[in-house]
Amino acid sequence: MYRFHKITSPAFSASCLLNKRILRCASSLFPGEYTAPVIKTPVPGPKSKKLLDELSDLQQAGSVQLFADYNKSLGNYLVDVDGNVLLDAYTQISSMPLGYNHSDMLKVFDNEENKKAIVNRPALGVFPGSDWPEKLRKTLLSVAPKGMNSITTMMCGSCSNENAYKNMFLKYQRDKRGGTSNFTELEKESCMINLPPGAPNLSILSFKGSFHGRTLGVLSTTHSKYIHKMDVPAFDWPIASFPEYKYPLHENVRENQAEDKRCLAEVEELIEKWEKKGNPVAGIIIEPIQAEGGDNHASPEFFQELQKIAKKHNAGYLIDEVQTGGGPTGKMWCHEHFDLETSPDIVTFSKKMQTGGYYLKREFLPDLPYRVFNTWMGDPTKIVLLEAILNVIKRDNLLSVVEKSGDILMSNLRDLEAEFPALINSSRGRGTFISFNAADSKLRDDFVNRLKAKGVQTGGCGDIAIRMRPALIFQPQHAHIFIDRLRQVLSETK
Ligand code: PSZ
Repeated sequence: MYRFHKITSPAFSASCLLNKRILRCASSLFPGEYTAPVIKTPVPGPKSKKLLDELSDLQQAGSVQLFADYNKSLGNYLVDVDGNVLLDAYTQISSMPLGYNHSDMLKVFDNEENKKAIVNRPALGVFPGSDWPEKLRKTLLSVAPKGMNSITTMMCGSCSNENAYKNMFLKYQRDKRGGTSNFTELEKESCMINLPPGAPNLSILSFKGSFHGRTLGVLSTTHSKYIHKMDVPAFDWPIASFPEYKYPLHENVRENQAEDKRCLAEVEELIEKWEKKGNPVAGIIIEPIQAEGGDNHASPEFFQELQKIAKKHNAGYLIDEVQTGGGPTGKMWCHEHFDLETSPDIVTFSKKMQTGGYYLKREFLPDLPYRVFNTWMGDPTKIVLLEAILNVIKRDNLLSVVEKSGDILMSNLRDLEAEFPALINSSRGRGTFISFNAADSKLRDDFVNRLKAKGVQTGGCGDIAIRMRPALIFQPQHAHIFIDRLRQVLSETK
């Protein structure tokens, strides 16, 4: 039923024959990419299952969906060890900006200097290479949110948030000491045994449904699923409600505005309550779109007002762009959609940016060395890959590709909602950072599995949402294949 076309020249990369609903032939940004999913076995197939047995002898591998063949995977298509070719709208949990085996990324390591960067991995905080400041300027700083001129590189999303919390705590305490770091003897002694005043009672305010990582500190601000948190001690930190909107948005403006107000009032109340408890809020962390928690959106006004509340209470305003950053919403940073009065205090990233890290306002930098530090402090080889990625994003105008494919996905999803109102609803998103709800969680899991059986990899989030996290090279032709497969799944459910 599925045909396997491997095209060899860009001239043949138009995929208009695949789907009757495709009106125009779009040229491919990925010459040689497969043109349609190919399903040869159930997914996972026999080879994946055998490897899973092997791996399960070595580790808890219950989360593994399939084993991939990263030699054969290309562009938007993930190939598994059983030869199944899946259109990948999930891309390694949203972390492959240019899909698989992009030639501009492969080329990076044809260069002797870049090869040496792999072999000679520096402890960046102590012995950076001569090109490090320039590399940072050419890559991360070239796409920094307006007004954010300082940068810390890190290893992953969790450790970026983890260390960013420290920056907020250090700044809060420094402000209390009148802008200096003259520690008292009592502070020096008490911090060594985890007691105030050296180890102060300070808190970070987070939101219900949020995900900021699983390491020990940030886990106290993650509230998406109990399984992430069970059995792990947590800080007594305030947790506010994140707006829960009614869809479609344009029909529920007044209710949703009231919801914003309710949640903002709760934030103020919690900040005051924790201040009174002697555990003041030094920072607020929020995702611009709550991803793991179910793709929950809040209005630009909500984020603007929250920034004002943070400022009023001298709490840092940290926007976690680990999942939203790097272009999938049609802007480099999702919070740029919010028209904030000034930039956030800290913006964390990882995933599509290849390296973890964060932008921060200068006043959030520690004034002493070794306060935020580890061995590697990031990885220069990820920065050279990022350089290639940013060049391709500009050269191929990928943010507008994201907008265009996103528009096609959204309008077709709305049509499908109207056609199958008992099955799906609440399509939402920015760019191709899109999701929709299934009627219940059983149906959601069923849709994700049956989409995969038809050659489309997506992911679930929250209890009932199906999310798309495609690469930035996900073009209109890929959007049409996705919609076509989803239509088949829904029709066969009726
Ligand atoms: O189940 C998991 O551990 C997952 S599934 C997707 C993620 C984690 N995303 C990671 C993530 C994120 O989406 C946001 C908004 N903030 C922080 C993180 C943590 O990043 P990593 O996984 O790199 O530590």
